[in-house]
Amino acid sequence: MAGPQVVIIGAGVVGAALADELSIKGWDNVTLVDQGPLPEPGGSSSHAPGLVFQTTASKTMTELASYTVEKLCSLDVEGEPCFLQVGGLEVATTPARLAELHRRAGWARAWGVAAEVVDPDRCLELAPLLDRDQVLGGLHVPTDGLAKAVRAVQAQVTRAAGRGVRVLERTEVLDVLTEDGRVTGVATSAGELPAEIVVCCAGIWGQKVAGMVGMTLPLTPLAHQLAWTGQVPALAGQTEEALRPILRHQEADLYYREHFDQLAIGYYGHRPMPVGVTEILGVDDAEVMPSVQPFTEEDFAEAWRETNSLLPGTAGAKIEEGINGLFSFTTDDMPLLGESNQVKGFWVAEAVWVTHSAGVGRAMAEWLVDGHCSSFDLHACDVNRFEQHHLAPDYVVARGCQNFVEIYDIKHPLQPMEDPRPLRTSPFYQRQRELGGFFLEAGGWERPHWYEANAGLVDRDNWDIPVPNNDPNDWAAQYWSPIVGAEAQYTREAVAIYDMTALKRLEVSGPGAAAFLTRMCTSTVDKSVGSVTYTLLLDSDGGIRSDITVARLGRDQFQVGANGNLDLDWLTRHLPTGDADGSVAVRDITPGTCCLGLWGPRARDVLQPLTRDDFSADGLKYFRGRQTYLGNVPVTALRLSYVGELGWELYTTADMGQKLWDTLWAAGAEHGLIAAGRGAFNSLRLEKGYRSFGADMTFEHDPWETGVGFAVKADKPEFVGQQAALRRRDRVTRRLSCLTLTRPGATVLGNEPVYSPDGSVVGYVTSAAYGYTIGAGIAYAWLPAELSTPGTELRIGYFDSRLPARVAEEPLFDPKMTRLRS
Ligand code: FAD
Ligand code: THG
Repeated sequence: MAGPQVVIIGAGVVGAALADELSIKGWDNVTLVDQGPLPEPGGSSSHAPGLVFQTTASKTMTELASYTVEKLCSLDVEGEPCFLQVGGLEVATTPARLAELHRRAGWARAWGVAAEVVDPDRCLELAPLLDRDQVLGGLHVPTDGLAKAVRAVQAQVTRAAGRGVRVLERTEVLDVLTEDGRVTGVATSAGELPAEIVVCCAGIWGQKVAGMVGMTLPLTPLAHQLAWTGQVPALAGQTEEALRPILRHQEADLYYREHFDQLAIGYYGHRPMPVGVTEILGVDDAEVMPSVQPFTEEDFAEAWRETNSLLPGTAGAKIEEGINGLFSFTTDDMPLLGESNQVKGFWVAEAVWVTHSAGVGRAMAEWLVDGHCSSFDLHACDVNRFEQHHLAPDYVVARGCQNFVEIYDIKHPLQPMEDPRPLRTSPFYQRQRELGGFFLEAGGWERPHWYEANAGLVDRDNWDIPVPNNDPNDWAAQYWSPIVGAEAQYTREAVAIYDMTALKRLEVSGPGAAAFLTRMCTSTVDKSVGSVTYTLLLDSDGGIRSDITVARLGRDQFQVGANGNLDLDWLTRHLPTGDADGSVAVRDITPGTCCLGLWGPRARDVLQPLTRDDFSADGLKYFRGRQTYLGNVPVTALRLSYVGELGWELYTTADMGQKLWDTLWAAGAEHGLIAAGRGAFNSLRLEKGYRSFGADMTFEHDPWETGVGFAVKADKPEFVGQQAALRRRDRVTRRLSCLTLTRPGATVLGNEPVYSPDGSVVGYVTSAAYGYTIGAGIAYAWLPAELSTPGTELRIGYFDSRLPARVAEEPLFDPKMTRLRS
């Protein structure tokens, strides 16, 4: 027996894949437990029609899907395949959807999946049932297809069992046993099983199982309608299970697959039907399966009408059967993977589709066995990514239902959720509203994207604010105003305040704080009080966990500027164990504090008169901080700027926030101070070349290829990931590169494919914005090292056009840092 004792709860596609992948990696001290009978224990996998459309905006999700396709293609049960690779076809019946299909084709290609937008004739060839008059085009992905979920369970469970994994069916886990905050086993209907690691793959029962260790999962089981027609005349005599591509008609919330001479029809257009976890029936009480509820015919009427319209050949058929089947939705449409931060050894792999199941099995196995996942970047799937409010039961249900409703909607990358809002507001909210802030949402925070009060700045004639004009559509002009351009340029010429409250702030304190941060950070942070350091947190494989700033406010007190909850989780997990004096504490101070960035060449004119301390260039140098008073307001001032201008981040407690705003506002009047929003902020930071974690770099990237190797010190005391990172130094094969768009006014959105002149896909865009100071669209992109040389001519796929772009020397703005150091 190798590896720790593992119990996997749930033998649906996810649990089965994990058991298989763990055993592939040599862990066989594993027990797979399910309350139902195998291979159809009665969860969502037992009745999923198994459509696998790989394309999404998320690189990770598409890669998880591609791995699933590849793996299931290689599996069979007694010669019967686990995957029918019939291809996928998403059809457009409106011009907006056709444009969207081009965007989706771009995502697929960016993530390495061959995809093509085809004309109506080709759509009809692929799917002859379609009504020629309605179809404007389609997205064809030849490698998509049908997963045979039950067979996939069977194949993977059999393989795992062959490698020594124990399989217990008809065995219900009644409780998860813990001692001193760590898992020790599970209590089942057949007795206790000891375990060092328990993985919850319980699907729609996830909340119940997680609840056994007091963990909240932001997951809602919802019913979703699936129906089967009787014989469709046009399919009569079909002896293959499926020949033609799986089909999506997103305009009407519908999808289709063949089943011999019948069609299965899935529908998302009905009212959301959330089901409380306590309402799910037990294996023995359920009429069919616990995850299947009776079909509500009236909710399907519209689906059938739309089907008869798009696929006229179905008019002669009838709906013969249907179910309202349950599966999990989350608050942000991403799965829930990882270990509880409260109970060691309790892991979850929840809210995973069949589409991503084998990929998730692989990812979880790597994470468990190797301590990190090297095949996929899981930062957006991590179960510890959530803020407290994300776990409110009302929020969980409301977001789950809304995500069901919007599942096929065309969404702009900046489109905020509509409800519940506002949720989190900074102390500046009142003032921001008075200035006509146009608010978007991030991490629950209301954040102005621009201020209508600045409309008058737009017409200053020396400024060039092109309206994004990437014919033939205007996506880049959504959630945009020329005011964004005015605020950006005004910041470079004068001075502006930016609300930085949403930036996660952690306090690391105690006598062991300096030593702890030294062990976690790539740069030297054990410096004088008042020092501020830009540094990285690395994983054990040298991949970037985050880039942070560390400000030493006292001998034993540090303030960390972080990127999100995962940083808090990462630091907390690495706190010294067996540390007798409990010498380090990490605390999230974001909610009780706030921050304004005061930036621009006139920033000092605004600030200096408000304080008795010396804020001259030498009085408080670049990347130094100090505690002071601005009028009556106690602040921590850190001299740095993500927008690349002279100035300070000014922190105070939430109660003093509005006073801070008013104090600066009054002092700034004579210097022309404005408030500026996130639109300008993003443009300025890209001109300055500052990377943003989660967009430009993630767990899968190392510091060297990302261009932040300067923050890794080889000669400092050991830190997490040091050896691995140094080994990766000479192996750079790709680079985060700066592209500028050569066509005037052109702007892209992010996640687009980058093409070489010969038309092959060579990379993908991470962040993009128009650079108002430099007068060109900017797109950061991952490119092969040999194509990252300045001057290289490339093309960016933007909907159905290819925009010329050129690799540029970076940063585009103020490379000598004269602004910041002035
Ligand atoms: P499940 O298959 O539900 O497995 C969880 C298992 O845990 C169950 O077998 C259950 O018995 C067991 N369990 C729970 N609690 C306990 C306990 N206490 N003790 C022991 N065992 C326990 N996805 C796609 O990718 N493509 C599709 O086309 C698609 N169509 C769908 C159509 C319908 C109608 C539905 C309902 C879902 C569809 N899905 C589809 C979603 C997909 O089916 C699910 O996301 C997926 O099957 C979930 O797999 P799982 O292994 O996490 O959960
Ligand atoms: N402010 C603070 N903390 C932060 C951010 C911030 N933490 C998260 C995120 N943003 C970190 N990102 C950056 C990126 C670049 C810089 C600061 C934070 C920066 N870089 C200098 C440079 O590259 O020129 C560093 C120079 C140096 O190391 O001396 O300023 O916005 N508080």
